[in-house]
Amino acid sequence: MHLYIAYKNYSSWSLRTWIAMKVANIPFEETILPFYHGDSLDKLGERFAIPAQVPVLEHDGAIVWDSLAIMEHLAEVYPDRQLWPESASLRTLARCVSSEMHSGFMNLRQACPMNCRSNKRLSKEQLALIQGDLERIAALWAKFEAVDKPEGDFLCGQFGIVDAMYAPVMWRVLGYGLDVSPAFNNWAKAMKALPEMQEWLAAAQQEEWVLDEYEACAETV
Ligand SMILES: N[C@@H](CCC(=O)N[C@@H](CS)C(=O)NCC(=O)O)C(=O)O
Repeated sequence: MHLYIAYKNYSSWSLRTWIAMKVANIPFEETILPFYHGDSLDKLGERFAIPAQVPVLEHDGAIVWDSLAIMEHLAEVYPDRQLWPESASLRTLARCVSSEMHSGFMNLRQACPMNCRSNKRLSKEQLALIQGDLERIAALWAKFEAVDKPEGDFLCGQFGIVDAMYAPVMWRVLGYGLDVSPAFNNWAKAMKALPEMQEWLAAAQQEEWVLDEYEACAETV
């Protein structure tokens, strides 16, 4: 398997698939395509006739693009890794909440681009704009608290796709000093402590690329 991703410091969609594969112990090679620095991602898109976006997975001659499709593919190829929970009702909840991340939370995504190595603070106006998204995340975490599920620190007990989908939200909440809920804080602590997340952070900290538009969106503290 070969995973194409972009900047570890900034590329939230790359992190989602990468962390899912690492925590599930799925072996893969990776290539970083820094799309603001050269045309390597455009060339990949042209080569496979797909959008010039990461992540992209190459597996046994198949090209799989878009983070959620990649993770569905992995769940099918590796059923024993339980990327989706075993319980049908928990699986439905995990799928809905993963899809909601995929298509929603636009204000949070725009105001707080993922930036693993910086601490920033938003203006009052920006905070007001994302308040609804933060409240929605708190409500989703409360839903997971209220259902029957296996033991564990993650949304469905064991780490799975739904946790991977919200991994960049962990960096946003910590990095911009946002307030969601105590349940979210417990989950974020477990996410950050994952050795695989620390591996990602170490690589992000070593990257030399700096994207001005991601840095200028809020004040660094
Ligand atoms: N819905 C897509 C979004 C992918 C996406 O927007 N990727 C960004 C990087 S985080 C990208 O490749 N941007 C390239 C560009 O805008 O040129 C997915 O889930 O994979």
